[in-house]
Amino acid sequence: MEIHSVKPIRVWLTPPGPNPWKPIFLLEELGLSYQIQSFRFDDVKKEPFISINPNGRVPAIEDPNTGVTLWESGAIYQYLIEQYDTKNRLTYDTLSEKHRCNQWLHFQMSGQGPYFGQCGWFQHLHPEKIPSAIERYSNEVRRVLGVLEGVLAAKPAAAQWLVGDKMTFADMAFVPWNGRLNEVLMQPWDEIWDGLPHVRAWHEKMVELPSWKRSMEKRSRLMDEQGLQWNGFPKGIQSFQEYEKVIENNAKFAT
Ligand SMILES: N[C@@H](CCC(=O)N[C@@H](CS)C(=O)NCC(=O)O)C(=O)O
Repeated sequence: MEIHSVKPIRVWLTPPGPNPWKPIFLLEELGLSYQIQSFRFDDVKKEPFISINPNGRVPAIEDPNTGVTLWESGAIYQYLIEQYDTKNRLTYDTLSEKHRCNQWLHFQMSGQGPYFGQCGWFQHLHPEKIPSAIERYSNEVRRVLGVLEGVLAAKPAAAQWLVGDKMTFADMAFVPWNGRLNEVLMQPWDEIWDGLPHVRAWHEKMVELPSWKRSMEKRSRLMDEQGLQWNGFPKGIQSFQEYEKVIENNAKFAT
């Protein structure tokens, strides 16, 4: 692991969602020094964060080494790789490979993130249950996973990575959302991986990395600090139904 003597990069995040753990995973894997600015999800559209990211979504970074402030996790990935992966450990400098890493990052940002996010929303958080919306987004999640399965299966056994024969930032970008598939699809893991043996092996290789484990330990600690369980429920709440009741009661109390 390369250790860079740089001033800590500040990462603004709210712990529950998957997106903030994308840059943390990369920062850990690159061995970069960083400092987490953790805050509550309810404050994502308020000051001081809204001045950092006018779109009010996490993550965002501030790099005191360069003066760069960035939001959108894909842009943050490209920045960290270009600026700090100087030996191309997690990327390539050859024309085709370099652009194919970017292609997969764009697919993750436009195909995986939004569809998985919308699927989770209609499964759990939307006030009405709309079966056609749940079906559409579940099918899209399955379709995205199917694309990944086909591509990984076609690679030689020793090189089952999206680009070339090593893990790149493009592979890493998929981990946080894939790690939430059981919540997104509301299915047990064995059913989720059914028909996706190559995606499963690829995902499981990455979640075994010390950099991912350290990221998830940090998440647990920060969730705990905010009184939240691993799935985002406040401590003591067992189900979505129970959580919905608490939200309803709090709303009554507030009016
Ligand atoms: N495309 C953005 C998505 C970021 C995003 O949606 N983050 C969620 C947390 S995982 C968020 O901040 N949501 C706030 C909201 O929905 O108001 C990225 O990749 O950075």
